[in-house]
Amino acid sequence: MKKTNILLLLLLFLTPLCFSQEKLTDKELVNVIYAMGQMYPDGFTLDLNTMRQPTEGLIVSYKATQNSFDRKSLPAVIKHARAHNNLVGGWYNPEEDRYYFDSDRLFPEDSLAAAMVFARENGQHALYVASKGINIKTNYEQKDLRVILDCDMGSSTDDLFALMMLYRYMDMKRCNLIGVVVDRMGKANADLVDMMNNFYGYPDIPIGLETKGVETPHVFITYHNAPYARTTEAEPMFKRSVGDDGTYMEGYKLYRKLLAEQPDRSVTIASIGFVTSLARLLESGPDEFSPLNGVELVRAKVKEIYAMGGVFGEAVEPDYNFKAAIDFSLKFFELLPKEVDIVFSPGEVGDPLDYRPETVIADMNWTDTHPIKWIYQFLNCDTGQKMWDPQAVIQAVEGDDFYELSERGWVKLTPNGETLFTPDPKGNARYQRPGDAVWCDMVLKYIRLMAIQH
Ligand SMILES: [Ca+2]
Repeated sequence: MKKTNILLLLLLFLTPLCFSQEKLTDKELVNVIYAMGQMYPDGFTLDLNTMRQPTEGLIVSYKATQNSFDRKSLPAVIKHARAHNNLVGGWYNPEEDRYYFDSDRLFPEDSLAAAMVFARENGQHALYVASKGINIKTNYEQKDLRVILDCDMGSSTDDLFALMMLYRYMDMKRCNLIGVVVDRMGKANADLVDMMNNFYGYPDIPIGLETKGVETPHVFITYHNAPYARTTEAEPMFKRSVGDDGTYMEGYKLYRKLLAEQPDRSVTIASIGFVTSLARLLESGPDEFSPLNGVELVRAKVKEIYAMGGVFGEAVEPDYNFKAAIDFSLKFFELLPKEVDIVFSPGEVGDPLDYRPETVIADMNWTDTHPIKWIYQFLNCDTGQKMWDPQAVIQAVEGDDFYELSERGWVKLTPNGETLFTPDPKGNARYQRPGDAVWCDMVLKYIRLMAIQH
């Protein structure tokens, strides 16, 4: 780094307010930006109006300036930035031993869908979240991803966040949530999904409800009353489609209806509760929706299942989700067609992702009528809840690259609810391995970013 650059930088950072861009010639600005590239090899963004780095916002580069690799290219980058959003960014790629400079655009952090559209139009691989210091992948393949969420809504709160993530992925056209099955009994638990569907702008997503599932599963947080919350004027706080007097289709029946309507091998199931409705689906016979029995229907239509649950590695111990509904779980493992891939998300993957109640409430400070915020404000959610369930959903949408996965094999369930893994390259099962601290931090920030969208 040249001495002049260091001096300029020192001046910039010691006296940013009295050192406005008018005092810099374009040549000086080139020196400053080039020096910042050296000072921040991992990346920087400079606002040419304030000569500061934005601390908030989603930063996306323009395609027009993407082939700017050196000092000589900077005048054109600066010119483009001045004509557009007065933002210049850069980073150093050590593998190619060259800098990438570009003119950038900044979106509010609650405008992820719009920033994604812009990033994709501009051929960008990622966008940068300034407040969180993370990059979000933007060059994902747009697939015809049809997802059914199977959840035990109304007990742990991570089901709410998994569902929230799916709506946000829908906003970004990354998946189509074709239905939600509530795999525990109690109409209020389906009403919760009805409330969520309406709040997030997808009031017509069909909901199925299990009626012959686990009799009295342990409830970690009793938030089933949220759909009936009222304002101080005694009006219902949350909109509903099905309503208090409505009814829901039986869970496995909704599965049969939805699967029969889809193309072959096109459906992804994210199972983040009990496998009660899935077991009943597999045991079902032909009906008004399909001449196929349950096993044949699943074999024909389901591509893969992402299941929250399983304990792998050296420890052999029962898994909560499978053990709590053991008769159903044993049936599910017995009948699941071997052609259907299944990826397990053991609890240890989500364990380090602690979305603290006070942070949840703070992230939702943009409204007073938010179903998740309401639950966190009026119930004690500080019960050791972690972001377990979103892991199955995130992999279903983001794909395998997002996780470190085990080799392939077969999983057998014991009557005690233990999941025994036998490696086999032809096996249908894999499981997620826990991420390192950097990965966990990134994923929690990603979930938080999704939570502030509105
Ligand atoms: Ca769950």
